[in-house]
Amino acid sequence: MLEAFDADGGVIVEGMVPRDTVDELFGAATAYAEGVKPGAADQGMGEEGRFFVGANTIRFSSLGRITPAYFDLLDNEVYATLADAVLLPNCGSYWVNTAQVMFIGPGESAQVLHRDADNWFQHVEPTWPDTPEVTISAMIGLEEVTEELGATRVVPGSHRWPELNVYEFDAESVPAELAPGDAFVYSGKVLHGGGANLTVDRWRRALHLSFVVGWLTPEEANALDYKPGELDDRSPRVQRLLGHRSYDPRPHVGGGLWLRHVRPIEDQA
Ligand SMILES: O=C(O)CCC(=O)C(=O)O
Repeated sequence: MLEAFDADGGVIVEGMVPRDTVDELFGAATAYAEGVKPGAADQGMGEEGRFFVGANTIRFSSLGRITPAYFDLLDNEVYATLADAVLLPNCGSYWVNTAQVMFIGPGESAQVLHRDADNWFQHVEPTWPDTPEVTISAMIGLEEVTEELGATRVVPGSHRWPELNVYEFDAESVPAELAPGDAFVYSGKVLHGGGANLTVDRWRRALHLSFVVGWLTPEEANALDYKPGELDDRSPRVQRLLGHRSYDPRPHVGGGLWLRHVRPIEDQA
């Protein structure tokens, strides 16, 4: 899997998420989506963000407030193994960047191609393409995701293009079609975007789960979804992913981050 990820910038992992977890996530997300207005998500950037997300697309996060199956997803062994291999060479630990339901509605046009690492790379453009991997994403099918429904389009090999800001909208892209529980796991460096939904009455139901190195600020403030102590019965990995543990850079050099000085620092790592 890592060879394919490295060569193309992403890989489809069939059956990554067990069926019972997918079914629970599908049921909870579909029920919650009934109360969410299409086009409401704006990435914190008003009109510009709404354009990026799409007028007939439903998005929402804070998934641990909707179903405990989310915590099982965070502990998924296959995704954990891939994320460890890709991110731990560059950090002591990583945390959740986005955990977002992404339902693309009928008639939605294709999303602009982009790189998930644009959040940070745009600040350090001169380092591209030798910039380390800082983020990894998984688009997980909650039901069948076909090209017609708006499967994520990806440009294989674009994680190695020499220029960062080449937005080739006509670039050769391929659809990452998924069965329920399959995941398209991809590098933050690869160009991709949501596909157009060509149907008149069907939704593309998928969930995006991405991680970012612990020394960068995530897109979503996931830690605020839970009170101090609320995640104590969850695994240490889940607590760390959701920002309820501090960042320890070791075995790399650097300092502790995201500290709370109410207890001795060594208790928090
Ligand atoms: O919906 C999709 O398939 C991709 C969405 C995406 O890449 C994003 O919004 O960053």
